[in-house]
This record gives sequence, C-alpha cells and structure tokens, in this order.
Amino acid sequence: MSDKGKSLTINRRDLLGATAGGAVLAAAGTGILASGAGPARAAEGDFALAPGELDEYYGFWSSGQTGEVRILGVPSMRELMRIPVFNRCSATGWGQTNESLKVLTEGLLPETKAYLAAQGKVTYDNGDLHHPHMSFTDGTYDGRYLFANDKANTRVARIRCDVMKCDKIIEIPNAKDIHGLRPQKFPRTGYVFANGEHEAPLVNDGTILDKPEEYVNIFTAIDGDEMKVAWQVIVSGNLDNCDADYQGKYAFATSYNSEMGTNLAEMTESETDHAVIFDIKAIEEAVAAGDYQELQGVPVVDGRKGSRFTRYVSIPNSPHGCNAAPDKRHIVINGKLSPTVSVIDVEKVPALFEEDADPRSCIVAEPQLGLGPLHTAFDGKGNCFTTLFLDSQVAKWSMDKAIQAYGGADVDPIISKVDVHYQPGHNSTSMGETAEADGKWLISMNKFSKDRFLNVGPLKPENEQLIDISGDEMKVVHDGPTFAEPHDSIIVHRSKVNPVTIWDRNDPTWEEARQQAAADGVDLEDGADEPIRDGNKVRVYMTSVAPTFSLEKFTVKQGDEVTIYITNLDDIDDLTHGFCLSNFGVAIEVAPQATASVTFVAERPGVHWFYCQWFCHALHMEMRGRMFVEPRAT
Ligand code: K7E
Ligand code: CUA
Repeated sequence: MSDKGKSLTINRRDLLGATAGGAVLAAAGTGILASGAGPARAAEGDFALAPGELDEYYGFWSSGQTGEVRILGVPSMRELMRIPVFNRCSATGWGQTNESLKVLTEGLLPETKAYLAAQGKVTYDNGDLHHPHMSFTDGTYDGRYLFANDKANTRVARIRCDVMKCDKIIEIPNAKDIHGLRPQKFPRTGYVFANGEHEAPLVNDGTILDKPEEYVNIFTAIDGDEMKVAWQVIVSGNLDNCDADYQGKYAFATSYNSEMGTNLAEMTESETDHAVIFDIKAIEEAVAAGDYQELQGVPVVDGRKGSRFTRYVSIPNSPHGCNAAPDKRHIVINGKLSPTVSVIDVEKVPALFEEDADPRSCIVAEPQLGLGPLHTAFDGKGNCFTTLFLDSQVAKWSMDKAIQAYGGADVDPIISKVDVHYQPGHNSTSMGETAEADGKWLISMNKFSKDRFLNVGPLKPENEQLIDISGDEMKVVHDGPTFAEPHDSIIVHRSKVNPVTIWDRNDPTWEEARQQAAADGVDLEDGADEPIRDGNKVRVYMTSVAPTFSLEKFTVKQGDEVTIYITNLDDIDDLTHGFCLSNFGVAIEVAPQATASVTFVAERPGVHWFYCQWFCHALHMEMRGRMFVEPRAT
C-alpha cells in the first residue's frame, strides 16, 4: 500500500527488539495510556504517536442514536472531526443553513413532509446511524463516498469524502426502518444495499393493523451515484444485516424473525432463522422486463419464499452480523442466540437456484465460538475475529480449520480469545471489509464501559478498544470512551482518502445561493452594500475576511424574512469563520472559500449583534456587526 504509512516512526517490532521496557516509547512521546497501563503493556503497541505525527488510517465511525459520523485517526484513536448527518449540529449549523436543509428535506416522501408540517417542522432532527461504509471499486475502497443508514427514520445518507460533508439523504419508500447497509463491492458501487428491519403491511395506510401474517419486509437496492432507489424485493421474515459478494452476483442478508412474531417470545420461538440470498442479475432482468409491481414510484419484485429471486438458507436461531471475507469466497453469518457462525461459500450459491436444491448445501463451516457471536472481521491471512457479546470476548479463528472441522477433521478452529470491556457489538479491522485487508488493527466496539473510566453519573460512555492483531495473540492496547455510541466503524488506509483543504468556489453545494445572487445582480464574492428587498423578503450578501465582515451594520424591518449569505474569502487552510446572530438562534459555519446561507424572520425589533463564532484571528472577538430591526408601524 502507500508509502505514506511509513512515516510512522515508532515501529512495533523495532521497538520490541530494542527495549524490554517503556523507556524508548516514553522518550518518543507516548500520549495515551494503554489499558492496564504499565511499562510492559505500553511497550507492546506502536499506537501512541508523537505530537504532530499523522495516523496511518482514517477511521469512520457511526454514532448510533447521535445520528452523526465521526472521523478518528487509527491507531492513535484521536477524534479528528464530526460530520453531522441526521442530527442537528449547533457548531456548523447543519439543520439550519439553507444548504443543509436542502439535503435534509429534498429526499423526504410527500407523506413524511405532511407529517412533519403538522409538527411545525420541515425535517427530522434525530437519526439512528449504525452503518457507515465507503464506496468500492474492484473490491476495495475508492475514497469517493461514505453511505450510512438511519434506522430511526428509514433514510440513507451519502457523504462526500472530498469535503467530508453529507450531500444527499433519501427516505426509502415502502421499507420500514433501514438497518443493515452495504455498498456493492464489485465491479463498483453501484448499488447500496439497504435492509428494512421492521415488518409492516406493504401498503401501510391503516387498512391492515394487527394482522402480522400480512406484514412484509423490504430489501432495497439504491443507485449510489444517483441516490435513487433502483429496485426493491419483498421478503419473508425481517432483515437485519447485509453484505455483498466480491463477484457482483449476490447480496446476503440475515433475518432473525422467521416466525414473524411481534413480541420477544414469538420472535425467538423457532430453532432456526434465515440468511436470505438475493440474485442480483435475476432481479435486474425482471425489472428490465417490466415483471414487477410499482409502489411509490419504485419497481418492487416479490422475493418471498419460493421466489426465483431469492434463497432462504436456514441458520441457527437469530443470526445478526453478515460479513464477506477478503478471500472473496466466504460470507460469515453470525449466530447471536446460537454460539455458532455459519459460513457460506459463494461458489456453491449458483447451485442453490437449481430446482430442488438444498439451501443448506452452501454452508461449508459452522464453528462454535462462544456466547453471543455478533459480528466478524478479517485480517486477510485467513483469520476471522468474531465478537462474543455475552462472553465479552473476541474470538480469533481460522477459516480453513473451520471448514476442515465441518468436513469431519479433528481440528479446533479457535486460535485464541481476548477479553474486551464489555459486551462487544461490532468490530472492524484495518481495510478488513475489502480485498486489501492488512491484518494490523482491530477495533472492538463495546456497549458497556462499566468501571473502565471515571464515573460520570448514571449515563456512562461506551468503550471502544484498539487491539493489535499483527501477532498470534490479540493485544488490547487502548481504551477509548465514546458518547453514544461507537456502533460500527471502518478503518481505511489514508492512501485511499484525499480530502481538499479549502472549498472550490464552483462547488455545487451553494448553487441556489449562486443563482439567487445572479438574479439579484450580486457577485457572492463581492457581497452587496445594502440589503436587497423583494416585498418582505430581504437578502443580505456579506463576505468575510479575518477579522471583518464586509458589512458592519444593516437594517431590516420587523417581520421581514431575512436571508443572510456569507462568503468566506479567506483561502488559507483552517481559516473558518462563523456567523452567529445573537438571540435569533442563528449560528453557522463558513469554511474557507465556502458560501453558506441562513433564513429567519426578523420578528424582534432593536439592535442585535452578529459575531464570528469560529475562532479565526487575534481580533476574532472584534469580528462582529449590528443588525437593526425597525419596529413594525402600529
Ligand atoms: Cu450489530 Cu445495528 Cu450493526 Cu448493533 S447492528 S451491534
Ligand atoms: Cu472570523 Cu472568528
């Protein structure tokens, strides 16, 4: 991979060869404590970077019910940035700027817009973001986009990796509560596969209520370039997690409620559930041939049991995670309530679609790993790492040996286990969900931290742990508390990601601002000396250059609908300004060379200060001005 990674000056093996203690590491400036810190432990990892040293990997983290994506450096585990997506962000104005509101509203379904209007809202301000995954080309990350689900409000978002901002959010029609999400790995993304988790009537207009036998669930393929639903498949049972193969032929999903129960006892009643396999080509052909029903503008095919589009492989009770191995051949289905994981061989899948085939014939291993297997990650050397939720452990096991054992050989596939703290959900390895898995690092994302950190009251942080997997034994080298919640992550080599440092003035993000300015005869980069009035709509065009705004004052009338456009003319790295209008609840970020806008009703007469809310200059405090609001004539 890239030689950039070689700038890590503290090398694990050099270090272990050079010293038995922590002296060298301490001298090199270790900044973080190892778990169970002590000289011996500290010397085990090269995760500690000297101040100013750059990480080898970008980690992209979901945040669960916080609704954002976070960027961490790996292995330092330093949090580098937050990308607001489904949440409202006070710092950046996400959810308030016109540019972000466009993203947050344009993809909503008409019925949702009507519902929100009745609440006095234009968009949701919460989300449950579980699964961030990067776009692929030829089986590995291509650095274009991240995609992520919103389980809370049935949406899928896309983040541009050049600017690290969300540029599209769509609500998925027909489906309920998008959970599992994975991009197509080959030939490229392409499709983004998204699982509806909660079953409901296909037409959910209240005609059918308490008749679970008539509920269905929906698997969705989104065109990741257009951010439009390409097609959907009706399935039997619900859908949990999913993944795609490395051949571009099949997608896989776990289903934990084959009973179609609506309470816990019913949902876990039967001994087996399913992995559902989707034949992408067969579905595409049916859609091309018009062999589908159209629902809310989307082609929907029926993939329930017995359909030619799907196969249902029975799996011990309540499978959860679904992970394609970098060997391009095996898909690991994680048992959850069963102590096993089931391994599907993609080369045996085509035969399942022949008549009278036994769906279980694609299973080539089913090792028993421990209690509560949830998710599996890979090192690219034939080893698999499975989180054991109930055991609070990660199990390392050999794919080859598991296959041999399933074939009757007397071998133990388990290589080692390590304790994690506590109750791990997802885990991820460096480049592990690509064909370029490199076997250096594993992150275990643990749901409970209990006693690992200072007590901060009844609501405790969760705990993500960094594990060195370069040797036979796994070594926990770092604890990292996180606010809700370290749900899932991907670890991407930094050679794959190349963000810009300042915006391009031609960026499409502020296209509407550009058009409005042109209509008003204003150049965004010059601003306007006076507000432009259009009935009771008033537009104020300002530029910012540290430490001043181009206007030190402007006047509007009480009741005016005011839109402020700010263009940051500074073109220096890191010179972000903000615009905060006191007592109007208005605050936005304007990064170098960006334009951002915000609209409000000036229903407050008097003198109101606006100020720069992003520290930019020695005279940052002086970067302010006044808005005069003339009272309405009575
Ligand atoms: Cu395992 Cu939402 Cu990714 Cu939870 S799913 S752990
Ligand atoms: Cu501009 Cu602070």
